[in-house]
Amino acid sequence: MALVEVQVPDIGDFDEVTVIELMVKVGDAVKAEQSLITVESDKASMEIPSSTAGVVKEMRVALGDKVKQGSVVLVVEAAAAAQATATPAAAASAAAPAATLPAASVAPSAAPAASGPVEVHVPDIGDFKDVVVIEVMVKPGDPIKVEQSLITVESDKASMEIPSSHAGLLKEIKVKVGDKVNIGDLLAILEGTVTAAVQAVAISAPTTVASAPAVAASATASVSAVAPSAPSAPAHTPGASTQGLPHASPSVRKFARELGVPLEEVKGSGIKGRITDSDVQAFTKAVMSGASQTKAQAAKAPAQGSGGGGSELGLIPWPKVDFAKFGPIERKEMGRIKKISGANLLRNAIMIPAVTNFDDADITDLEAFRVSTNKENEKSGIKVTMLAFLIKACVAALKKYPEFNSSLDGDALVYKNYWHIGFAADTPNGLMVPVIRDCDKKGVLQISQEMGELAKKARDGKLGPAEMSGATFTISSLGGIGGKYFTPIINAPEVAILGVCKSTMEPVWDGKAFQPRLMLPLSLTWDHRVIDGAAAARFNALLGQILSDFRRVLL
Ligand code: CAO
Repeated sequence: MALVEVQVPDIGDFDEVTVIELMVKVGDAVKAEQSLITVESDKASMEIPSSTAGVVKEMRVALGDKVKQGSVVLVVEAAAAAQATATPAAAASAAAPAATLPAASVAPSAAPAASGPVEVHVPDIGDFKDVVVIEVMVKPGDPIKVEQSLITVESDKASMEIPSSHAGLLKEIKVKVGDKVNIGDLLAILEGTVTAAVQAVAISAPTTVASAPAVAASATASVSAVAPSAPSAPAHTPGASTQGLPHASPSVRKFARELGVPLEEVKGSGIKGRITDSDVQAFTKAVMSGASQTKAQAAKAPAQGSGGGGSELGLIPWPKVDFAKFGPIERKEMGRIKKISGANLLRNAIMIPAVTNFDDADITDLEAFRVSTNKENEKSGIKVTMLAFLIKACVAALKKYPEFNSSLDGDALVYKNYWHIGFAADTPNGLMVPVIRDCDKKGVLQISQEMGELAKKARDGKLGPAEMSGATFTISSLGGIGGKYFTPIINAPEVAILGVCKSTMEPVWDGKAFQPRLMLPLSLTWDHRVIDGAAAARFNALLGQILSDFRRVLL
């Protein structure tokens, strides 16, 4: 099998274009006409296809390289059928497909000023028919400069901006996004003192025929008053860039359109922020997994703090205040985790009829036991925390009162015969809830160890989704920080959550005298659709008994 060098075909008057995307790699099987790379000038991007089928043996270009007609893009080991019809030389110059939009180069020069309305038409865009308007870059009332891009059009292989041949005030724009346009179609009407440009345009119209010459000199945005005259001119200097239009090759834009991805919301990872296929895929995955939302979804979502309007709930609108009127301000976007947990917390706060019961547990003996255990285990490196004892105590209470370990499913309650306990962890990125699985089967030491590892992972932003799912009950401990009581929000679809604060020495009446006891404040929030107040009071009482005499955990 022969090796064929695939070259950049005739791309008109462009001296050099930049490689902005590699669409194949060594080892890929390519078909004839399959796009290999995308190149870009200052006004157009186009895909360079292969003229021959085969397997890619060697890439000869890299991202950012400048190429021109004749540059070798890659080497293909040609398939037998392709060899019969294409010699390497022919293959090299037959690359451009029929569907490639021509690239236009425009060199304006001053022309006499005209006044009154002037029609701006679609210029000669080669053999292309019915190209789609994908962006309108101007609006009525805009002052337009000569050469300023008015619209972007796209075929399935290339996109291109259509510039204005005249300066003036835009009176009317005659096309909208989605319209199909052809040479000569009316684009816009300018008025005021309109300065015309004598434009020479070189438009390359590569065809599938090998070595097709560039077709030169026809008019760009043609204006009835001015006839194109000058011959082929030097390459156009960059004017207004693609304002607002995301940088992406036509095939990526097509891919995004097929998936319904709003390209303007996708962050590009390619050179100069260019959006690639993988960026579109990653965006789609993030939206599908719920990790992020499109702007349209966010607009429809229920009110989120000051971000939402509240109108969905029939509430008066969220107050809009210009804070800067009252003093200096700084605005910072919230992080991803805060946004996600905020949306969840809001839903849970609104949808769950939640009640919180407060109680205190005497942990004097348990704390003494914890301290002595830690002394004994000093060498092991595992520090036993109060939270690990609380987890074991909660599992015992959950077993006694199984509705606290259930979830609502329509009109049914799902009782879970496993005890996976989530614990709230404060991280630099926001609140996270890692889950310790099968706490009924683990001892306090193992729970302490796993908790330490999961809390570290959470703080380092390394928790995987599996480590944050499947909890049947959650504990939120502010014991290391302070406070007395609080009202934690239930982590749906769980039906209860225990909040604990800092234990303090308090005088407790034993029937004869006040005794100094270490008291732990408990705040149990529960879903009133599933649990009632009496059950909650019993749950807290049992928890208190277990914590005051931990032997009860065995009962
Ligand atoms: N009473 C008194 N002291 C307590 C206590 C309690 N209830 N709980 C913990 N402490 C002590 C510990 O003994 C430790 O003291 P030493 O360093 O002297 O041993 C200190 O407070 C720090 O404990 P810790 O916070 O590191 O460990 P922990 O096991 O209690 O908690 C974790 C681990 C991950 C839950 C915690 O670090 C954390 O992130 N807590 C915040 C949770 C949160 O934000 N909840 C609110 C959710 S609603 O917004």
